[in-house]
Parts: sequence; C-alpha cells; structure tokens
Amino acid sequence: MRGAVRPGPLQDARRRDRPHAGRLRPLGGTSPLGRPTLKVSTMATTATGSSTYTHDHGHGHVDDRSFIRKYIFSTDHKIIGIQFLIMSLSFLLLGGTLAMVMRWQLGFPGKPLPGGTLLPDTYTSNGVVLPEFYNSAVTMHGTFMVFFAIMPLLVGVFGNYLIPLKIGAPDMAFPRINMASFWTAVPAGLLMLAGFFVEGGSAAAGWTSYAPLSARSDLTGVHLGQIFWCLSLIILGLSSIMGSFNYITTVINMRAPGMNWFRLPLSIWALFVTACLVLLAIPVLSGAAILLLFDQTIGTHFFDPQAGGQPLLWQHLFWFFGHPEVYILILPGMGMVSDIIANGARKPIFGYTSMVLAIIAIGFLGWGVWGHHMFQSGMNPTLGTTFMISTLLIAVPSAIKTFNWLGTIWEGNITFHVPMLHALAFVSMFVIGGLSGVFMAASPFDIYIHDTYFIVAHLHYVLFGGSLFAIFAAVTYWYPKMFGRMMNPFWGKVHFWLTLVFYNCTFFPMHQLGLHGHMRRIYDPTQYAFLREVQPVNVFISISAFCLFATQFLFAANFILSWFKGEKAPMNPWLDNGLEWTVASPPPHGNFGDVVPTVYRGPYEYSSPHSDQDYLPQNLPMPGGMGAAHPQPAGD
Ligand code: HEM
Ligand SMILES: [Cu+2]
Repeated sequence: MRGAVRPGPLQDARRRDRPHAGRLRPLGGTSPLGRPTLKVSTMATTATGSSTYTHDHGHGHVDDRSFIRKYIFSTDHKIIGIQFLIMSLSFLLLGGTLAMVMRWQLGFPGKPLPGGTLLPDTYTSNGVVLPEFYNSAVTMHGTFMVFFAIMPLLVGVFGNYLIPLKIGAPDMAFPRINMASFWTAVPAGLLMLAGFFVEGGSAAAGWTSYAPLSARSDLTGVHLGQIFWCLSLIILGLSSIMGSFNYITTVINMRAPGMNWFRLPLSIWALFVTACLVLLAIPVLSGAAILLLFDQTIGTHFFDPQAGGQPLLWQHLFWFFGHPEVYILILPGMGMVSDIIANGARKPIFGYTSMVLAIIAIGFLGWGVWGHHMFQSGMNPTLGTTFMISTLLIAVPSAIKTFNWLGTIWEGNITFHVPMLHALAFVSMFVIGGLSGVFMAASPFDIYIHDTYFIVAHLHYVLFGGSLFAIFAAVTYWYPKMFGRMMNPFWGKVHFWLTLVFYNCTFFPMHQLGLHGHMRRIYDPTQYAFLREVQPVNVFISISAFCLFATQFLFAANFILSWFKGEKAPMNPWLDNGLEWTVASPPPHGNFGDVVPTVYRGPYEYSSPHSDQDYLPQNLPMPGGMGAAHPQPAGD
C-alpha cells in the first residue's frame, strides 16, 4: 500500500550531498549571532563532519541578556519574528476597522456611522462619514493591509521565524541588521498612522497613489498626509531591503550539512525567491516615491501633465513594482501551505521539483506583466496583447502548483487540523481568485470590468482568500513552536468555518456588482440610478463584512488567551519532519545548541515505508543504512 503511494525513488534521492556547509566566518570577537562575546565566553567549537561554528553563550549556561536585549532590541530571529507578528496583527486590526467604515458608508450611505459622532468634524458630520474621510479610509485600508499587515506577516514574521530554524542555522547571517529591519518598520508604520492626525488628514489618492491626484495637493486638499505616505514607504523600503538580503545570505550560506537545495522545505524556497523579488522590486517603489515626494515638496513636475510631466510614468513605475509585489504577497503563503498540506495529508508533497520550478518561474515571469494594470491607460493595443499573453503565461506555474496540491491530498490519510483547514481553504479560494485573474488578463474582458468591483473581488480572493488564509494556517501551525502552547482547536475550527462562510458572502457578490458596472471607488452608490437596483447587494455585503470582522475577535481571543493559558505544546505536535520540530517549543536562543544538525533527507517523508512511524525527521540517521535515501549521509 505504501509502495503504491510512492513507487519511485525520493525526489532528492539522487542528488549529491553538500558536505561543506559554507558559513559566514565569524568576525573577530563577534559570534555568528552577531553579539560581541559576553561574560560567559565559552567559545564552544563544535565539529560535526567538516562543518564548524563558534557559539559564544554555551548551552546549559544562564542566558544573561537583559530584558531589553532579550525582548525589545533583540537580535534573535525568533523574537524579531514575534515582534513583527504583534506589529502586523495590530495593523491588520486597524486596516479591518477602516474597511468597516467603508462598508458602512457603501451599505448605508447617509446614515450616521455607529460611534461616528466621536470622530472629529473633519471626518464626520453628525456621525455621517464625509467624502474626504471615505477617500482616506479607502487609501489607508489598502496601504496598511498591503504594506503593514500582509507583507510583514508573510515576509517579516515567517521569513524571520522559519528560515534559520528550518535550515538548521543558529540565527540570521546578520542579526543586527535584522533587528534594524524591524526597528525601521515601526517608525514607518507610525509615520503612516500620523497622517490621520495632521491638517488635511491622511493620504487619500488610493493605495496606488495615482498621479496627478497624489502629486498636487490642490486636487485633494491633502498635503502633509500625502508626503507622509511617500516618506513612510521610503523608510519601510529600507526595512524590507535589510530584511531580504539577510534572508538571501542566510539561505545561501548557513544551511546545515546535508541541507542541499533540493532538500529545502518549499516554504524556504518560496521565502528565498520572495526575498529576491523584494530586493529588486522595492527600490523601484522607493525611487518612484522619491520622485513623487519631489513633486509634492520642491516643485518638480515629474508626474504633473499640466506642467509637462507624465502621469503614466507613475503608473509604469508603480506597477513595475506592484505586480512583483503581488507575488511577494502570495509566494510565501504558497510555500507554507505546501508544508502544511503534506503534513495534513501525511504524504510527500506531489511533484517537489515542479513546485520549486514553478516558484522560480513565477519569480521570473512576474516582472513582465505589469501592463495588465494599464490596459485602459490608452496603451497601444499591440502592447496590450503582449501583456495579455505574458499574463496568461503566468497562470501556468500557478496551475501547476494547484494540481500538485491536489495530487498531494489525493488518497492521503488526511488530518483536518486547524492549519490544514486553512491551507485547504487557501487552495480553493486561490483557484477562484486565479480564475478571475485569467479573465481579467484578457484585455477585451478587462476593458469592460476595469476599475469596477470585479477587481476588488479578484484582489480579495487572492489576498484574503489566499494570503490571509495562508497566514491563519501558518500562525496556527507554528504557534506552538513560537509560544510553547497550543491554540484551542475547537475555537480554531469555529473561527475557520465562520470566516470561510462570511468571507465568501462578503467577496463573491462583488463579482456581480462589478459586472453590473459598480465603480471601484465611489462614496455613495445610490447617487447613480443604474446602481440603485443593486443596492441590496451592497447591504448584504456590508452585513457579511461586519460578521466577518466580528469573527476575527475569536481568533484574537484564542491567540491571546492561549499565550497564557493554552495547553503546553510538545516538541512536535503535528508529527512534522522539519528541523524546527527537533528542538524545544519554544526553541532556546541559538536554536540547536552546540550540535549542528545533519540533514539526511527532504522534509516530506510522511508515510515512509522505511519508518515505523508515519514520518521521518530530516535529521534522523537511518540505522544500518536500511532503505536510507543516502547511503553516505553528509557528516558521516
Ligand atoms: C493567476 C494569476 C493572476 C492573474 C492572471 C492576475 C491578473 C490580474 C489583472 C489582469 C489585474 C488588473 C485588472 C484591472 O485593474 O483591470 C489584477 C489586479 C490585481 N491583482 Fe491579480 N492576478 C493574478 C494573481 C494575483 C495574486 C496572486 C495577487 C496577490 C496576492 C493579485 C493581486 C492583485 C491586486 C491587488 C490587483 C488590483 C490592483 C489595483 O489596486 O488596481 N493577483 N490581477
Ligand atoms: Cu498584476
């Protein structure tokens, strides 16, 4: 039976080991953890096979870092990951609250917002949301969600937490730069937030900040807020760049012996390719934001047509960054979901190599499709067709991944634990979002639905149904490792099912609104005769959205209460093969102690015929060489 599940050799069986794990040489007096050698200077030098690394605070010794160095200005990748988690979940809550303001206005235009009278007069009048505040809510919802919630949740949290643990490294290659990356993201977020408290209010030109609206304050009445938007994203860009080259260096240089490229978990592959995309895409946004900032402050006219500037230049720059950005927002989710689905199905991931190639292909193709956001900008139709074809091409690797996920669960011995439920929802919702993406990629169709609610439906199917479900899957999966306690599975399931239902009730009808011509950014749909007949749909969406928002407090409560009161987590609650599950929950500072783990196989050995259990950890040597994937494991 097991033989039938996997007749061929393992995917990594014929690959050579990597005997010399090249590590960054520790600089004089500084440990690989980036901290100068402290009082406890037991320079334990461990030799495992041919790899060595020095590690200053020996294990079994007291961790004598002060509270501030341990939890605030920590260089430990695990603490930084948790800091990013708390920061981005807070921004997620803020972004969600702004969405509720928008949904109130769209569902019940002209009715006073509950609690609206508490807001300043520049936001509401007798509790009714003012158009200026509506624009600001739309803009800041998108901005906070994309830049300060989803992106740091995927890249900041899981890049930090998982990369060193999963590749068998004590920390990131540059722990201090890693710390700087977090402490640069915080002021960027606060600066963005500050927009709400200055004269003229926050940025209000949409998360895409199209010029000339964003460049000229006489058009929107927002001056400082728009400047803050640019400055904040420039600062956040520095944070992302520091984080991503750290990840890239760590994955290239600090893999444990035997952890060759084709034994890397798909989550690490995805985070690696994502880091490359971040490193190349974010500077484009920073450059564009600097030009926009000049237009706003020192009188240049890069984007102002009245003064000879080019508004389309902004669109090109923004989307040349923006499309790779949407893959930054989905690839880590795809990677982590792959790990979770293999675990939940108790089967090796189907088509590991094609999964890796698909991630790389998406990474490359993502650079050549930005024009699909600009079909309606008056571009030459020949160019539009080129972008249409390149966009259709990118659906191929996405489809390969989907089929491989289906192949993985096919005839699996599925455990429907909470992370698995979220991971399966990710796949299903991503299929819907991907399909509407393929529709929109066809320029004749896109010309019809561009700038309508159809786009809003698509982007929420990929970003909420995709990225956010992947985040829920990953948070619930790695929570026991992060905090040493389990989240409550019953309330986890309640949260999952309610979220799935209300989410679909909220976003699916938006397709219908879009086809009806409902514009994407309008203050009051009832002002248009042709939209009055679909107003009940808006009401339905708004009520569903309120329920969806309320459901998230179940997650918040489960998250916070489990932190203090949850059942104590064992070392390996999900019976997973990854290296992070071979250390305590939570892992000690320095992760693996003095022993560098040696890796003998890939991470997906579930239901292995070579093991009595139904899983086979990556670092477990095979006694007697029986059925070992590698007769000559590295480090032997
Ligand atoms: C199968 C793959 C995909 C295809 C073919 C596709 C195609 C498209 C197209 C053609 C548009 C522009 C529509 C218009 O404005 O008229 C669009 C918009 C958008 N897509 Fe996708 N997409 C795909 C996957 C994704 C993914 C994975 C994400 C993010 C996780 C994403 C996020 C977005 C966002 C945020 C927008 C709206 C941008 C805006 O504010 O105007 N898409 N997509
Ligand atoms: Cu795009």
